[in-house]
Amino acid sequence: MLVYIGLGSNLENPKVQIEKALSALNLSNEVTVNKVSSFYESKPLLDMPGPNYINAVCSIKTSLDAIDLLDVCQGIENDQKRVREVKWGSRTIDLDILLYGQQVISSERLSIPHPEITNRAFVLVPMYEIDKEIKVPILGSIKKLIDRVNTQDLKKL
Ligand code: A4P
Ligand code: MG
Repeated sequence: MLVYIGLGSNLENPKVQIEKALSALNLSNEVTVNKVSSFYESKPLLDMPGPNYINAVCSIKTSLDAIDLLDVCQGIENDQKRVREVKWGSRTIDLDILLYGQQVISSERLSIPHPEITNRAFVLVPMYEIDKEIKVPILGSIKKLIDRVNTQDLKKL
């Protein structure tokens, strides 16, 4: 299965946090990291207080089902000492499963495609960078989605 994962961090050396999470993903059983985007910097959403975020997207190949992959991602978040305090608050690392093949999943623990994909330049731009032909189930082509977001405040590093 080809899966896209979004990574984000705004605490404790965000670039290193993202690199650590990428190697942890690659070391996980049944996961191989395929492509990794550039790193992008942006301000926190909704003008929340806190340092700027670094975001990236990777594609992986995996034989895990979506819920087992979520466990792997949350294990990596926990290993990197992520503390969940406020929703949308600062974090050392956040791993979001953006797309799981062409599957649509809506359960208590998982919503795929990730519901915020369409609003977030820091997700769409790196996805487009690694694969210009992505089709997001229900929502359409990555190209069409990118044309609708403001990408001005996103800085490619
Ligand atoms: N969950 C449901 N669907 C998924 C999915 N597709 N992938 C559930 C991963 N998890 C999924 O997530 C809460 C629950 O979502 C999980 O237990 C899982 O079962 P969380 O990461 O613990 O909680 P959260 O941080 O409060 O929510 P979330 O949705 O991860 O936060 P966001 O929406 O990612 O927002 N600004 C910039 N510039 N860049 C950022 O990366 N990120 C956030 C966090 C805010 N502002 C940002 C950025
Ligand atoms: Mg998350």
